[in-house]
Amino acid sequence: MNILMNAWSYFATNILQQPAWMIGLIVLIGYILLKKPWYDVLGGTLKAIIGYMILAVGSSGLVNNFRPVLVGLNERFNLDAMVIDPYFGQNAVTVGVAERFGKSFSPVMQLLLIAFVINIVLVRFRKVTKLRSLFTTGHVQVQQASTAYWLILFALPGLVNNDIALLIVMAVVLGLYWAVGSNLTIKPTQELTDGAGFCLGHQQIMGVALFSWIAGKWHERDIKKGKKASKKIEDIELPGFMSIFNENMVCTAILMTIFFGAILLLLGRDYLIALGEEEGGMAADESFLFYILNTCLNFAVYLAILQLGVRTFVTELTNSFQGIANKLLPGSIPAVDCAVSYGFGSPNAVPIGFLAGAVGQFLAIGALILLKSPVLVIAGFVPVFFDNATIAVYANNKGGLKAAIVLPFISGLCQVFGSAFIASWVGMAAYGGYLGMWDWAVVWPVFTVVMKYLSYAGLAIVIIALLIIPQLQYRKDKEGYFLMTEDWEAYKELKSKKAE
Ligand code: ASC
Repeated sequence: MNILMNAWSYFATNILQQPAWMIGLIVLIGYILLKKPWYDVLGGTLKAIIGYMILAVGSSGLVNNFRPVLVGLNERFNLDAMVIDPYFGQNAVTVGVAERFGKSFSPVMQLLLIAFVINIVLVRFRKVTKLRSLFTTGHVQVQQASTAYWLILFALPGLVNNDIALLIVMAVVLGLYWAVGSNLTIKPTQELTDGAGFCLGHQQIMGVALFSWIAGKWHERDIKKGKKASKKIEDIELPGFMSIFNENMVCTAILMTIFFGAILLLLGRDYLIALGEEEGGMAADESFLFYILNTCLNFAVYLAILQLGVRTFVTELTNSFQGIANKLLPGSIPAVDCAVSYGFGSPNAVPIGFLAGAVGQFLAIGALILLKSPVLVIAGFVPVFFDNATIAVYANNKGGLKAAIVLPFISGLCQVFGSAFIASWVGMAAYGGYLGMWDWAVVWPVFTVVMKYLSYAGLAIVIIALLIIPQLQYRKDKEGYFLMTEDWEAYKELKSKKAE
């Protein structure tokens, strides 16, 4: 038993929680099932792992680059509060769960495994469940398993002393959320990527589905009313000098320099020197102007790296997943990191969504301060950037520039208000952090309220509601529903025939 547990823990630490290796493993299995020659298997697996590592360099570069701004705003204006960020959230659970509930953190890993198995089983029986996607983003799954652990312990205290029942209940809710949430992103993602064969397995999946839907409806309404519909960002030909914004690197660099340049100026040279280089501040003999320019342009650098990483691994993942889909989980597609979507649609949607979301978050934080909220939220980079940029990419594809600005702005408000509410209510705020991503600021708080007030009946409602969603999706389009993951070209043909 001990050997098994050790093996599992080794596997969990080194592969399951390391998305690069998890993706590598999936690609390896996929190509083997496709009976590719060994050198293709090796080459593809390496490209997938390295591509993911490149993506991680880009995404952690973005996070670190943003640090002086966040740390600065907190310290300079004496804002001492809870950070909404997945890593801070996970840390809060690790530190606080024993004190609050007298439970250890280790069941979180078992929860992760069982929930993942539930996702596989749900997809295996897709004829019945109508679920078509497998969540593959391990680091996100750890963060979510930690937060779900806390939320459910809080909502259903009767389970605290029954470890087995507790694990089963949690894994069912979490596994269903993974399967149902990612399944909801299939149609918008296939539309965005013209059938690239993946969907999202991240922390704003229900948000992406909802906002894509709103953007589409909004667009239809404008057209019906005879209004001029908002153009997609990539179709906007900017006049004269403005056309430099058509280039993604230039656009990111200029927007970031204006926005963060202003904040860095406000923080001031002395403060940034005192902060020190380690924390992202500046050296005493450095030019302030060039420190600002370097910091701001680095956003464009990391974004470019991130996109390169995406392109490198996505092709391998979706090609090899055919092997898994054919043999093990027919008709299924992988649900991947939200950053993968930045390689599709308009690249300029990314900085635009980020900025619109940041404005929403900053306004909401200002409101909390004015209202003397007992919990003050500090913006973390991961929610403000990755949620809102993703929502903008999808919203732009359905509703153009207008949707790509307004919807991430609304999302930014939701992230702050929702997190402030749930984290103070369940007591996580006291440990300095909350996950903060859209679904965890809106959807999971709703689950928690329902379960807290209705107890096991609430639990049943959450589970049934999750089970019904894919059934409703299927009922709306029985012919196209499975076709859209199995054969995108045939699906498009079906749709164009229907439109005639
Ligand atoms: C998250 C998280 C990250 C980022 C990354 C985006 O939620 O924990 O590290 O988003 O996955 O690419």
